[in-house]
Amino acid sequence: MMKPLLGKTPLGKTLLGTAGAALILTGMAGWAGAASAEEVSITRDPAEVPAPITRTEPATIQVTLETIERVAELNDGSTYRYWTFNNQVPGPMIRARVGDTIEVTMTNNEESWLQHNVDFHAVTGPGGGAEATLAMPGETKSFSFKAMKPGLYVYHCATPTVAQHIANGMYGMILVEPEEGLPEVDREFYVMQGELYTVEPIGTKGELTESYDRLIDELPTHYVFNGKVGGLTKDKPLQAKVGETARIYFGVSGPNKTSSFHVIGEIFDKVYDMGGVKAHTEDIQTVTVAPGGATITDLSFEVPGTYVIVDHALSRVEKGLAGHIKVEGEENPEIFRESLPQKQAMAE
Ligand SMILES: [Cu+2]
Repeated sequence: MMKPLLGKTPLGKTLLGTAGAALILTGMAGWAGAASAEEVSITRDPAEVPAPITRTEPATIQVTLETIERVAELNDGSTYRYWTFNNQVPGPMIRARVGDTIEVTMTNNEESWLQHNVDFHAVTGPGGGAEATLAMPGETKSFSFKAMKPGLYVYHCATPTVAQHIANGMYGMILVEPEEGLPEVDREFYVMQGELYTVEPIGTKGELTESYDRLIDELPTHYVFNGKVGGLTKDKPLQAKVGETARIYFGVSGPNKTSSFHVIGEIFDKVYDMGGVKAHTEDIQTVTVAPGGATITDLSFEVPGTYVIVDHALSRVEKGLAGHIKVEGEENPEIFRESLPQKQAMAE
């Protein structure tokens, strides 16, 4: 029941068919290239957030995306053939201002096995750009759109089977700032939650095989922040200092599961619910974020330590879903202390 499943599905046939073609076209040079790319972590650094926009007039901005398929580490001892925007998961965070014109150029890498495209939820227009950008391996497509509404929006590949392209890593976010921008914070982070569906259970060693059946039945084997198990705990945790304010741009690619976004040991000072920036609520513990949805959460750090980012549907921790915020600085015993002095004295 391992590899044969791939061959049985229509998807499997496509994969194997185009794989053969890719081999013929690219020869061994293509595979050597893929091997060196493998060394780059699939996890996009959560600190990789473009700087806030300071201009006061609309502009035309260029967004360049490349769809790249590659094998990378999914978990300790296991790898997976990801499909990405710009080589990592999520794809790059894009930052624009309401009223801007955004020119999107998308190249499907010539070593890809499949067609890809991109659908921006920030677009007003057919398919969010999906039809306009549908590209065969080696092709480049482009379109432009005007950012009509401020907010934090998901983008994703919308090539059938769409859920499969999303699960395999093809998603990211664009922030469309309001005219006046967002209130200043000390640090900004970019985090996305997704699920993967493999034939083999989590913990299996070696290169894992995607399961089309599990995908369609919505039975993920892995849940990930920024692409891989441990991506935001061991590899690239969020870093902050006591006394700082921080903002997390948080999105859910899914393709299927809603997140109950929560940071253990913290309370969100502000939540721009559902990614809309015109209003916010305050002092929130857990935020519901739909697949294809987002939220902006502000928090501040008063006590040093490691804070764990979770989906409070906590069974998902056992399937790989956790991130760390490492906060350094002076202890603040008035707000939190591990043991009371009198108890310590009694114990001695
Ligand atoms: Cu795709």
